[in-house]
Amino acid sequence: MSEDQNKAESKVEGHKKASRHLRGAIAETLRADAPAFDEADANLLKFHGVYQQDDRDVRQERRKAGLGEKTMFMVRLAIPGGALTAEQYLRLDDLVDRHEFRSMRATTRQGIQFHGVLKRDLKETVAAVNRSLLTTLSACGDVERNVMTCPAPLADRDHVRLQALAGAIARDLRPQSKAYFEIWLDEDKVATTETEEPFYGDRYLPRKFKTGIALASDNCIDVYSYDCGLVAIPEGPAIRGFNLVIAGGLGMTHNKPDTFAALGRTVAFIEPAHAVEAVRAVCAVFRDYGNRVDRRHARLKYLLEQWGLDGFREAYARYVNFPLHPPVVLAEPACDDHLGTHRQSDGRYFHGVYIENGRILDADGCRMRSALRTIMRELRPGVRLTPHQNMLLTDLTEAQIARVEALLRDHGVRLAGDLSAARRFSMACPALPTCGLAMSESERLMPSVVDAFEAELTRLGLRDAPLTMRMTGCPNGCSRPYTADIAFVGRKPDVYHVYVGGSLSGTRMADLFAADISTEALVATLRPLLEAWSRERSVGESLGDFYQRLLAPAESRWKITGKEDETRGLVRLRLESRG
Ligand code: SRM
Ligand code: SF4
Repeated sequence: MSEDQNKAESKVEGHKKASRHLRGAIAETLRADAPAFDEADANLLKFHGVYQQDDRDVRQERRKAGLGEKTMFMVRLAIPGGALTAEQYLRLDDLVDRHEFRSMRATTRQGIQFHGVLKRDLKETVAAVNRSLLTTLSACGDVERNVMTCPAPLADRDHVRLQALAGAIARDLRPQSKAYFEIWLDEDKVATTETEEPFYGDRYLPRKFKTGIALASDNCIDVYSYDCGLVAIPEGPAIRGFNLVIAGGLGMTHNKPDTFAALGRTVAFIEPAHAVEAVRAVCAVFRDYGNRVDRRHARLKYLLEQWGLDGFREAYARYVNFPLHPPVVLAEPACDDHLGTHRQSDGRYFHGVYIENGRILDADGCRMRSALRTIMRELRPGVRLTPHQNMLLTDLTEAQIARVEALLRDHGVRLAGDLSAARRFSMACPALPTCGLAMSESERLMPSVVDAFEAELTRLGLRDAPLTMRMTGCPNGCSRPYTADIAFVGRKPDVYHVYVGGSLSGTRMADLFAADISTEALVATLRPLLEAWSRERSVGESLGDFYQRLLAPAESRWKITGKEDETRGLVRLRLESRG
């Protein structure tokens, strides 16, 4: 037992326990004039897919004027594998004009978010999502979150099976409480019982739990970043089974070296018939042993740190009735962003649309929202959200693909082939003005940072060289910065830590390369490294791979100097020529 576990449980544990299975006083506050929910209900709202936020752009101004915060809500949908229909997409789009930000946002986990939802519109927004046969339930909160898988509609057996499996895991671990249906859909109230949540009980999980399913050959979902991952290993036309990966997680806190980002570890190989049970059992271990005292340590990765891999395997074996085989040794996976036009194996086509930072709106000459609405109305494609904040339009004929491309261009939307590699693979989290945890800008700043890097990379002949760049407004890791070639992680307004050395395949963590760099100095800080990459890289070598090669001093005329930084496991590095 850890030292923490002798201490009192966190306040949120109390909120969950007293909530009568996620009811709290949410329904009453929705009906009342109160501008906002109290702390306990704001925590419960997350299980319903709703975050209470305030508009941080006007926070100071309102404080000075003696006004309270401008409360508004973020509503998130959980969409297993990111799959929806054109009709569903259009129903969601119909809701956008009610909300302050007049946009939707495709997330890094194949979900959709609405921002700036006012309290008076909250109930109708959630209800409308349900009428479209989608849900916000368990998109947030201390439960299994949206289950991810490769969105490509290749219609081969692997992809179809993985998409079905993502749906099965999501259904298996969805909360059973009727609270959601009573509160948002006005269904009859039922008396809450001890057995209302057979799996979760009355305290649910210690914190969020994330699952993803990847193909051994394509890690487009970043499977090593989650609490639980299944890596599908094909054998001819069938899936031979899965490597079970556990305890990845990217959140950490500045100046708290006891928090850290970590890649998942492979614990066993399991047979296909046991996939749902395998995930449920990992979740159950977390439910029973995860830290309920300190939420900062309440992720599976901290349990793994305490137990070690063998200790985890031993505990896990007690939760399952199937054999745990040794993991299969796999080659480094690729990562396909699935953008552009591709043929499906049923002879039809799909087109992957690049959406800058996932934001679907009409702005600055790029009328993304109108383009997508027109395409959905006219062509009724299938829709798949990708783990890179983009969207695939599927099941189209050759003529329809040509029409899609023409409509995108007519609306000022750049096609994948028009983009530099840096832009195509870039991601940024929402940060300001909606995220309550943001320390600096991210989504609003990233396009101009990419512009600056694009100019530099073009000058160096690197415009099309493979490069992932990601930005977050704080160290929580929402755009998965620590697996990118280059990442900027917010410290305070206009100041970022710069990370270098991850890989697009999601199998390697980046190092802290330079600390506390101002926005305007980001390019200059990385220029020596980019110049060295331009001159000395081998064919197709990514920046992350090149940087890792520099770390092997014998091979390089570059020297990395550094000292331990406050962030555990990461070394502060500087690049110096050996002369
Ligand atoms: Fe995240 C919290 C946005 C993917 C790690 N995340 C938040 C909140 C809800 C802020 C808050 O708690 O008040 C952000 C809402 C901001 C807003 O205004 O919308 C937020 N996270 C996002 C999204 C929308 C970013 C995006 O650019 O798309 C992603 C939603 C995915 C979805 O559809 O479910 C999102 N968050 C992630 C990821 C990446 C992933 O899972 O692939 C991570 C890192 C992986 C992980 O979980 O370790 C991530 N978010 C966090 C954390 C740190 C958790 C930790 O272990 O410490 C927080 C903070 C927290 O939970 O207290 C957080
Ligand atoms: Fe907010 Fe930080 Fe997540 Fe960005 S990384 S959305 S700033 S919690």
